[in-house]
Amino acid sequence: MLGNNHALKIASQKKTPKPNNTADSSLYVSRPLLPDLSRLQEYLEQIWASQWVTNNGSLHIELEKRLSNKLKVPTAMLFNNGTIGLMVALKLFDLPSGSDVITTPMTFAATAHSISWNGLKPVFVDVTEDNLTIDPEAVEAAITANTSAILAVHCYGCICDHEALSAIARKHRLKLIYDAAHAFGSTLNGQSIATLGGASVFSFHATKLFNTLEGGLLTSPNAADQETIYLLRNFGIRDEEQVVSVGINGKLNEVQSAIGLLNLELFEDERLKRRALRGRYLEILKGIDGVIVQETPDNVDNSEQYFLVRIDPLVYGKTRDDLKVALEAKKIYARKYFHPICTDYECYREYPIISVRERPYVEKAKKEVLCLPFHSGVENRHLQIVRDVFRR
Ligand code: T4K
Repeated sequence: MLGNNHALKIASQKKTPKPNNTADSSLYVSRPLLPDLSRLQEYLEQIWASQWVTNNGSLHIELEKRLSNKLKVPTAMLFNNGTIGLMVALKLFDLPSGSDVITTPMTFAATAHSISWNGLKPVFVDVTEDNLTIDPEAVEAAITANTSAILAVHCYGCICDHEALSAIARKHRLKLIYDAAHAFGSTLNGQSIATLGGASVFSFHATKLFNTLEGGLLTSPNAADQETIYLLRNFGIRDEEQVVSVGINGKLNEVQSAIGLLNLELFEDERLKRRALRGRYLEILKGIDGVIVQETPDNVDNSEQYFLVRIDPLVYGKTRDDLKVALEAKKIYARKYFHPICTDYECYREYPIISVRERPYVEKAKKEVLCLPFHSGVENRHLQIVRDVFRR
């Protein structure tokens, strides 16, 4: 067990300071969308009066119904975080123990860990230069007789090449699962991304535009999956006398469900503000040699979760790290999502990255990515500083 000192040491190794009050003038990469306290108070009174605080309560049921409608998907089931949602999504398909799941190293640790935690093996493949999502050609090159699934990530809200991935999955009889942690509310060609593949998982962590402080959502285009997901989420318990399968505790409580209901009312407004901010960032940064901005394709409705830039040091003359430090000197805390990539972690260091290129593109990209503060707390004065730092 970790002692207190050890926990403190781990916390102090994090470089970005933590916001500690509303007067803090620092600007962070994200800021939680929080409902009005008085509205939450009304819900708290209702919950307290009912004495029903978790285990599929009425607010939980209501939030699931609203999310299913919003995302236009028959199965939308809440989880206590996105990671447990991913673990359950992989379990849903009963993949053979020890089989390979092809994924991307350019993601948060949770993606790869959810595979390993299930007794499956992550097989890492390269990303596309275009939007840093999993490269379908590399996926095809990585398939063996031991491959059972593809776990693709709509990284930064950039949508994967679904047409190519679903064709590969069909051809090789693989399950296709999406880690959609960054893509809540997105559409591709007008279709909700929650309906793509066999299942999708969203994160409702505090750093996500739509959040329940901690939380997640597992969606599936098949209504028939609801019973299995319900059991997997609830220890395999069907009723007081029957435990019918191995399950976990993935339930979300009533207080967080209330926050979800309130944040759902705020979501579109915050998304619009971020869309305008994206426009401002593009104005400021477009045209700077060596600074690559991520544009949204016409057929995608962006989730507006992250604003990503890539810095090519050979062209720009300075590195991504130089820029990050220069911003920090002005108390603007950008983040290097996702550097290190999964194959840099101790637990996956021996795992190769399969690529159709001579050298995996992701090895170059990981040194260039930078996510800038992206939320409605970013003001004109911050943009001015960002502009000056980038153009200097
Ligand atoms: N798949 C993908 C692709 C993911 O990106 C994630 C999570 C998952 C799966 C798993 O979903 P969950 O199990 O988490 O639901 C954050 C989040 O903790 C994590 O949810 C997220 N991805 C990842 C990309 O980012 P950190 O280490 O960057 O968080 P932290 O604590 O440094 O926060 C970043 C900044 O946000 C802070 O500098 C300030 C601000 N912040 C943060 C918190 C927690 C606040 O202002 N208030 C807060 O309460 O991981």
